[in-house]
Amino acid sequence: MTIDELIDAARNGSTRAAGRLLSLVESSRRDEVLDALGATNPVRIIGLTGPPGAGKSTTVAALVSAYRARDMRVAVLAVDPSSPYSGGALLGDRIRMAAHINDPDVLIRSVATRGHLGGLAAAVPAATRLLAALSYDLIVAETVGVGQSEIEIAAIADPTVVVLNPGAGDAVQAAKAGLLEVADIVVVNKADREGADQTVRDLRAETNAPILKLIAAQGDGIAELVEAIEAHARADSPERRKARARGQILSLAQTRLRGHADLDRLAELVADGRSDPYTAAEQLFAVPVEP
Ligand SMILES: Nc1nc2c(ncn2[C@@H]2O[C@H](COP(=O)(O)OP(=O)(O)O)[C@@H](O)[C@H]2O)c(=O)[nH]1
Ligand SMILES: [Mg+2]
Repeated sequence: MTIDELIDAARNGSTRAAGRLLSLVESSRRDEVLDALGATNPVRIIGLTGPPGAGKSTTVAALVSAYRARDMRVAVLAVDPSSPYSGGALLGDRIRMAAHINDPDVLIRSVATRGHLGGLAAAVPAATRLLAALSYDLIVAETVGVGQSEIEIAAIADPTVVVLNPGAGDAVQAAKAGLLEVADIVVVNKADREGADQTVRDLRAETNAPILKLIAAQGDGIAELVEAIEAHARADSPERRKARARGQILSLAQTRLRGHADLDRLAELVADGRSDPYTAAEQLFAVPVEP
């Protein structure tokens, strides 16, 4: 099938065609796909991040149900830091998502963060443009922790939801790890466990973001989470849109600079004392970067 045929098929509801196109925007054929799409409206991205096992995937599955009940088409991007595309890590998530797997209005996709094209920062803007063009109303992106890719997702997601669990000292840990800095909404999931109220109190001391209790496994608190997400979206402003755009541009620019063909050579010159970081930085900008 040609790219145009794939786009037609995906627009007519083929999630397989949509998956093929997502693979293409993660490959060297990205621009061909993007050129075939034409202009698109921006699509909303909800980001979920937090430590492994906090219940992010369970929360994502419950959110997908809630948004499907509102008749919205939802794409889930599970950002897997290690394995390329759908490796074993996604198996559990697939089971959790089982209810949605045969729903033509739900697309579930694992995105690698370490691709030859510069990983997530380079892949996500293209993927979101594609998904917008395919009439998805919402993208839910799940990432782990606060590595570079999480910060990049947080920069373009609106809102970023940080999922934590009850536990003594966890609030302070999350703050130290920088997790609360990226949070627009904080969720204390597994509130069926002891200590949830204390964790909420501890978090209040660390962040001004709204804090919600959740039992994702039972769907308890999902309606409140959806309302908090919608309230955050309603409060969107030109300033916030500009900040997201800035974050996206910086991510892409940094990705390109990190992959610059001259970076290693310049680093050697600086390390040997034959150049200095100021001159080297100027030179890095002076030479056009390969996309
Ligand atoms: N007790 C309890 N367990 C939960 C809850 N939500 C998720 N879990 C369990 O926590 C484990 C990790 O969940 P998962 O969604 O895979 O976490 P992720 O690694 O953050 O995506 C699974 O065994 C879930 O069944 C909850 O609200 N209460
Ligand atoms: Mg998960």
